[in-house]
Amino acid sequence: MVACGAVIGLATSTSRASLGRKLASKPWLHSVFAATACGDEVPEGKPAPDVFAEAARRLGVSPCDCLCFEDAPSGVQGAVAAGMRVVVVPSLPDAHDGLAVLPPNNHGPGVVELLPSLLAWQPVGYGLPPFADVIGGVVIPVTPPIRLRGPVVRGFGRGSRDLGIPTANLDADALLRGSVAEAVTGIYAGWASIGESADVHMMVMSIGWNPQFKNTHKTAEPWILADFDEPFYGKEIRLVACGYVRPEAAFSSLPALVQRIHQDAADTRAALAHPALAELQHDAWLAPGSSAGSSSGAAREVD
Ligand code: ADP
Ligand code: RBF
Ligand code: MG
Repeated sequence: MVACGAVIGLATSTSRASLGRKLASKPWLHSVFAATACGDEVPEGKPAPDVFAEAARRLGVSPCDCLCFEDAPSGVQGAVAAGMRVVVVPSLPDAHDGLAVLPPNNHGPGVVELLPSLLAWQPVGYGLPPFADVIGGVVIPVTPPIRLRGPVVRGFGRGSRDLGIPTANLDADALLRGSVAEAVTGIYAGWASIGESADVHMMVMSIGWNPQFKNTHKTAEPWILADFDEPFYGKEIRLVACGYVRPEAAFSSLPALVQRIHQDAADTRAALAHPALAELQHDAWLAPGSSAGSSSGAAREVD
C-alpha cells in the first residue's frame, strides 16, 4: 500500500516463473505490488481482459476503481475491456513515435491520458497526493542527473527572434551520448557552464521535438538564466539536468508558450535552491576541461 492508501497490483503476460526471475534482479519491487497476476494463471492473455480482472480480484478492488498504466496497445485493449481506466505511456525508445502508435481517435473510452513518460503523470488529477519527492509541487528530481555537453550550434534563430528567449542549441551528436539518449522528452531544470569559464549558471532546457513548431529533429535547448554580452556559438556547453519540470506541449498561441516558459524558469529557480538540486552546481562535469578524453571535448565552430 502506498502512503495515500492506494494499492498497486501487477497484471502481466509474463509467466509466474519468469516473473519470479525478473523480480529477483529487482528485489525492491516486491514491496510495491500488493498482488500480481500472470499470463499463465488466466484463461486468455492480453488483449483479453482476464489478467487485469484477476489482478483486481487479488487486490480486492473493483476494476472500475482501478487506474491502469499500460505501454502496449494489446494491454490497453485488455484493461479497457476489464472496465479499468487507462493511462498510456508508450515504452518505445522514441516517445515521439510512441504517441503515433495510438492515434487520439483510436483510444477507446477507457483511455484517460496518453503521456510521453511516467514523470508526466500528475496524481493530484486523480484525487491523490503529489509524489513525496516533488519539489515545490512541480519539479521531480532526476537521479542520477542527465549530464550532457557539446558545441553550441545555430538553430532557426527563432528563440531570440520570435520568443524573446534565446536557447543554446546543442550539436545533434551530443544527444546520442550517455543518459540523454534515453531521456524522456520534456522540460528540465539544471546547471550549465560554457567554454573556458568555470562560472555555473541556472538553466531550464527543452529536450524534444518542439511540438509547437513540429520540428523533425530532436533538440536539446537550454535557456541559461543569466545575461551574456555576446553569443557563444561554437563554444562547449556543459549541462547537468537534475529536475523534470513538465512534458513538452503545443500551446494555443505563441504568447501562451512564452508565458509558460517564463513559469518554467520561475519553477526552476525555486527548485534549484533546494539542497538536493543545489549541490549539483558543484558537479565535476561542469568544470572546464573535464571532458578530456571524451569525443565532445573540443569546442568547434559550426556553420
Ligand atoms: P538559435 O536558433 O541559433 O539557437 P536563438 O535565438 O535560440 O538562436 O539564440 C541562441 C544563442 O543566443 C545561443 O546559441 C547563445 O549563443 C546566445 N545566448 C545569449 N544569451 C543566452 C542565454 N541566456 N541562454 C542561451 N543562449 C544565449
Ligand atoms: N517548445 C514547444 O514546442 N513546446 C514546449 O512546451 C516548449 N517548452 C519549452 C520550455 C523551455 C524552458 C524552453 C527553453 C524551450 C521550450 N520549447 C518548447 C522550445 C522552444 O519552442 C524553442 O526553444 C524555440 O522554438 C527556439 O528553437
Ligand atoms: Mg536556440
